[in-house]
Amino acid sequence: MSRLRASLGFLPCVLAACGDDGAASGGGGGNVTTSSSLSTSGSASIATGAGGDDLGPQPCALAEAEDRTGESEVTITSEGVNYTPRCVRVSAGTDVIFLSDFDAHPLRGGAVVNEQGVVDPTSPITPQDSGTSATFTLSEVGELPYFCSFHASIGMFGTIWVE
Ligand SMILES: [Cu+2]
Repeated sequence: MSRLRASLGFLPCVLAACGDDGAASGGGGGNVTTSSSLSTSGSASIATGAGGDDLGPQPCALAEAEDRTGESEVTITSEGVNYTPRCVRVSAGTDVIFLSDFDAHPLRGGAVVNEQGVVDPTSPITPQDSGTSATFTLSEVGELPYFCSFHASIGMFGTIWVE
């Protein structure tokens, strides 16, 4: 259990205080090189949020979601701290199957806000804390974010759009 806690390691830089040193000490050449890598993720629908542009994990955008509509079953697997496909569109009535190690990556339905998962008790993606497979029949049109409760802060989350 204590291992869990360690892995959550909150970044002290979250409040954007940590860029200061570099900028203030001026002199040196190399200005920040971090921001460019994030900007390639397509449609500018997502603002980088309040300050921290050094934070990797981005919410899903519909435009980038994998189109799996028309399939009766869609499988989402997890590898390391990533889901594949992470952002996906499915048709209403699809069985969405999560294959993961839920002991190590407890699945939750809900959004990640400020790097913290917020469980949505109304989500059809019900909490999974053990086992390796869970199937959800998603019959209602809507947007269903989901996350791993251990690793949401480092990007282990995604969204299913039911169409
Ligand atoms: Cu996880």
